[in-house]
Amino acid sequence: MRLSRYFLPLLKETPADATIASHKYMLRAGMMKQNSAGIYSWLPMGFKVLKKIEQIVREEQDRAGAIEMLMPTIQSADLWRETGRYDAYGPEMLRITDRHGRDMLYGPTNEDMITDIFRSSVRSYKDLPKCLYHIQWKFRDEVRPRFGIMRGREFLMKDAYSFDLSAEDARKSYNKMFLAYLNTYARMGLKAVAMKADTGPIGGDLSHEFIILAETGESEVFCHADLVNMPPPGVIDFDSDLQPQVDERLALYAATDEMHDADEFAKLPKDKQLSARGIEVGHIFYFGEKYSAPMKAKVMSSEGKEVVVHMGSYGVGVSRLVGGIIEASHDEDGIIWPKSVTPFGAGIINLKVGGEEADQVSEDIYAKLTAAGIDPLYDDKNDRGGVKFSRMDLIGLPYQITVGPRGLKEGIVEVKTRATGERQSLSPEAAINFIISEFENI
Ligand code: 5CA
Repeated sequence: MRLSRYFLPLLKETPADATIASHKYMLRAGMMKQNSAGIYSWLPMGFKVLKKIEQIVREEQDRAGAIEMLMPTIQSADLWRETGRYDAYGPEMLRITDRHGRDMLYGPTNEDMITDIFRSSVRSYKDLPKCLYHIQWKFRDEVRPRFGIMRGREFLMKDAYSFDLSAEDARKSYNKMFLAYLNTYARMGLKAVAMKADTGPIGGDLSHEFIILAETGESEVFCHADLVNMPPPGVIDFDSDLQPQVDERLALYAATDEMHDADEFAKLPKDKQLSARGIEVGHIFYFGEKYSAPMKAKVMSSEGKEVVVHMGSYGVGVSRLVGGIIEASHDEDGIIWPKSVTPFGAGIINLKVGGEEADQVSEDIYAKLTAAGIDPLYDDKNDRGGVKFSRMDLIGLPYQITVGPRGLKEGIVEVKTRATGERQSLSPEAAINFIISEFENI
């Protein structure tokens, strides 16, 4: 993409209500625009990142055997009346009346709807287990929408729902998601810790939140320090018994504020007691028959008996992750994108737009990186060098190639690695090859 043709409305000043890094940088870097409280438009560069995060989540869900579908945002109140949640959910739910006077709502979650879909077609134990998911916009009329898209009212969630014949089988489904989540976050460069959590309006008695540590996080959390740097599971054999792998992590203390047990925590060695703030980027639940019993979601067992299915649900805050990644990876100059989710692979800074050689070398690098699938952003605008450098630092692409008349006299360009600030003087060909090699195996 050529910057001169792109839509990247940068802000010079930080809006006063943006108090945390991700909120500030998402606005300043032209990634989003607020339309009303907690409701945002995703501008082109923000949208690119959102799509990349969504794709990583999708790939790891598919790997774990979950099946993608799409449910609507607008739901009928009838299903929610069946489960008793229409009254229980409270003012967070946006209630709508259609022209015929029917009660509708903008879905804050989909347990009720998916249970209806399941019960209308699945009849036999032979069709179990099943895990269905979608990636869809949700609406929650949060009392205090804040921190930009971190606590929005409209937000993008991946929500999966598992159906099993027994509590024991449901635990297996839970374990698949538990481990798949750890891989998902690791692919985005995040260190997420699974912590014992409260179940709130979703319900159930087994639940974990996935938390990334950040000073600006909304939750207070407590965990064994070793959990933070524990490597992700990596390749998972989803057909094997996953309980030992899950137990290995659950053996170490980790709880959110609501579930914190100060006495248990105090038993940890002093230097392992980590009390910090965190951002909840995912939440998984096992709630058994909470929805399937009132909605009569049953299957025939192998003994010919009708059995109410056991369910769990599994959420990832897809849009929240955009902010979470920035909280985990930025400096005073701007964002530092991990390669896996960066909106563009590299930035090309032409310091002499209109100069024959600088234009030609920049165009050549642009063409070759594009052909190699690096998706570069070419700054071909007629601005001063300082403006170009700070703009490129702000938007945080992992690599910057600067093409300037001084270097070109010696046949070199400069490559800067955004995360480390390291600079290399290389021939244009070597610079291209370096960047291509950095993106291998992402
Ligand atoms: N039905 C279950 C799981 S599918 C559910 O709704 N869980 S949840 O309420 O915990 O939400 C799942 C994830 O969505 C959270 O972990 C969080 O990352 C994200 N999320 C929740 N509320 C918001 C919000 N207001 N803004 C942005 N992300 C949110």
